[in-house]
Amino acid sequence: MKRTLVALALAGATLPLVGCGEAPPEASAADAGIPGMKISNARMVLAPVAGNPAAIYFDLAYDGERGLALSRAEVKGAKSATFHAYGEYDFKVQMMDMLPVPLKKGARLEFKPGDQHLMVMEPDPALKPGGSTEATVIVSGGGKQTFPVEIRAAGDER
Ligand SMILES: [Cu+2]
Repeated sequence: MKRTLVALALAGATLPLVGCGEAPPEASAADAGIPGMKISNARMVLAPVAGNPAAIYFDLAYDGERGLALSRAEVKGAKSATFHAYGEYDFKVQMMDMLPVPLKKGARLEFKPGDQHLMVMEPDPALKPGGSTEATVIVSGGGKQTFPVEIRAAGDER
């Protein structure tokens, strides 16, 4: 519990950096994180049973000059979050941890149902359909990008 609070405080503490009036004109708080990265269409689909892992889907475009690798993520209001891929393992198709994804200029990634997704562990009951939260992706070298995530119920359109 204490760790969650600290993580939330740290996530919040990074926000004021972009609000000093000297940011480039077109940079909004949401895409000021990793140069050249754009994340859109982010939505979290809750499990039918409250408290079970939820899944986040989104589109990622990268046009930065530096080669990066997408490796980790955090979700506000959740204990942890892990990138999952669907793969064949033990003769069954199931979710497994995703290997770090290299990002080169021009990369387009789609995290979508039945494919790569961000698994959200122990989502807080305060995360309700119709609401929103924030997710942060972390790349090699520690660069971070935070983006808004719409929350949907299990039965909603994904
Ligand atoms: Cu998963």
